[in-house]
Amino acid sequence: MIVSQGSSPDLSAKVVCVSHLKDVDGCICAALVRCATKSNFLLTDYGHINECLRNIQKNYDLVYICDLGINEILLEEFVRIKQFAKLTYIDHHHLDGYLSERLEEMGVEVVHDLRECASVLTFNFLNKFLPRESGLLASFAAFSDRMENGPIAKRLIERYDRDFILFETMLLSYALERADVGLKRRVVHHLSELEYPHQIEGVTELALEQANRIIILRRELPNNATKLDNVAYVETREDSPGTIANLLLDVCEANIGIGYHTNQQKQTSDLSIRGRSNLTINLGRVTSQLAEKLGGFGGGHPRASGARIPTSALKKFIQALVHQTK
Ligand SMILES: [Mn+2]
Repeated sequence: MIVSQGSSPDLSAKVVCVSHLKDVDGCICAALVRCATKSNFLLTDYGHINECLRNIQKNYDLVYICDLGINEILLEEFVRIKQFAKLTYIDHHHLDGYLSERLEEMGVEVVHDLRECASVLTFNFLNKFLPRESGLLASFAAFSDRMENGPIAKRLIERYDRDFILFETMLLSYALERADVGLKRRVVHHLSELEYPHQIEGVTELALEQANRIIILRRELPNNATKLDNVAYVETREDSPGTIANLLLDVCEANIGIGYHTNQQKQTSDLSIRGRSNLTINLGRVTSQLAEKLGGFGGGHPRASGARIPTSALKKFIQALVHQTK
């Protein structure tokens, strides 16, 4: 665990933040960095992160990378960026010991803690340069990432009215499920100006749409999903695999839920895996091991993970996971 307090952001520097596009945590990291440093921001996912980092050129001299787990391949881009810019990496995904050593050798400022969401780490790191109200943003991310019990998150959340946090968190979370990249960028922009989710045009409408979609899914999933022992899984096209995986725990009374999306051309499947709190295995670790064994890659947290594997290996992956939980 490395947690430190941010050094003063140089306001004359050209700053960019690269953050995870997918969820509340990633979007709020970008909003917080922008709020503190007036940075530009780029939102990306694991499928496009390489390309996204490659686009960072010498016009930036301070780069933040948030809520994105890294591997050896990405490290090469870090090395390139480090030649012309100061680099700060803020994350809470599993980080291999040797990668963390390499980052340190390179002089990358690393803020890493598995117990907190990336937004709480970002808030804590840039605290001195952020207004009190921006702590609410970090609180939304903590609840949304189910990391509200982290030591920093707990203290932070206590400062604010819990009902208001929960209300705004769920509006934002449901709306982002249905938002395209353009809208996500607009939402991040407004959040960085400390507007509340319900005030941002389109957010409430999209959140209600998503709530209605959830009702349909609750009805349909028990019929469409397959259950193998305590693992329920189903293919999804329009819904986010993560949402589906969470719902499977509920409506199929499974211990592990898997939502997956298959890319027919590339013949790969993207899986989101969620587990109940009583799970005895670490999903992040098991997912990473199984995916690599089957020619893919993956990782994540103890009760929430993701992987990309060849579609031909999907059955094997699920069977192996079932076996591990016995
Ligand atoms: Mn996160």
